[in-house]
Amino acid sequence: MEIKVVRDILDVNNSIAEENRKFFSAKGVFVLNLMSSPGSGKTATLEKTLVRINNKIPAAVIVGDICTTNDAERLLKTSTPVVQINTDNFGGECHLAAHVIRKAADDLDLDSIKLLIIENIGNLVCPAEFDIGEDMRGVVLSVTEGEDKPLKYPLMFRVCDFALLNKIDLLPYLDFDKDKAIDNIHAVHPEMPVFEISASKGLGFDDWIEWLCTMVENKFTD
Ligand SMILES: Nc1nc2c(ncn2[C@@H]2O[C@H](COP(=O)(O)OP(=O)(O)O)[C@@H](O)[C@H]2O)c(=O)[nH]1
Ligand SMILES: [Mg+2]
Repeated sequence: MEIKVVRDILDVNNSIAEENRKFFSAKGVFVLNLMSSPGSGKTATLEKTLVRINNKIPAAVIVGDICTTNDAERLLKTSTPVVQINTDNFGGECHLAAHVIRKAADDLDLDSIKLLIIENIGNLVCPAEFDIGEDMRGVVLSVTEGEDKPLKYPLMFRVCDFALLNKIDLLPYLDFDKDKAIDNIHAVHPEMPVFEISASKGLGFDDWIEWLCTMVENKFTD
């Protein structure tokens, strides 16, 4: 009985996610769902990414947190439209669900953007289970988290289309085995693109931005 209830929730979410996908596609908007554990650098990565893509691809962000508008305040400094969702208002949920995204999108001018980035709630478990109607999913893994996390949280790495290995500026001070981490990512998701970056130092962004822009452009030229 308990399992059936969970199944029902996921079924309802999946059908709203499918509607979202059609809705965003009809608007000509590519949707990226960015996930990770808390503190791995999603917001820092977006701060650098948005500044670099501003003159190439008009973008907006929906950012989810349980509490606070801290991330929205940081991201607004990039002159990008931002909507903050706080799940504390509806039970402190640990992930963003499809109906929440659809409602938040009403606060954005979708006709003026081509890319909608969703910073999901910091959590390597639940967000991986909830389709929100995105075109692409990415996971940020920072070098301070340990190289075993792809093996411990395989679903997250399996459902994502790319990984950003962040905080590489800290590698000289850690025992983190970068090659092993990348092998572990590929053990659960063979050949998944992995971009090595430092969001705070702005390292590695050229390859990641070029790839992102290509993915967005491909959607509308196919
Ligand atoms: N050394 C270092 N610190 C980083 C880097 N990226 C983010 N941080 C720091 O990690 C902390 C969490 O970053 P934040 O972007 O808020 O992570 P989020 O919770 O995933 O959005 C902050 O103190 C950042 O300054 C990085 O590339 N190198
Ligand atoms: Mg954040």
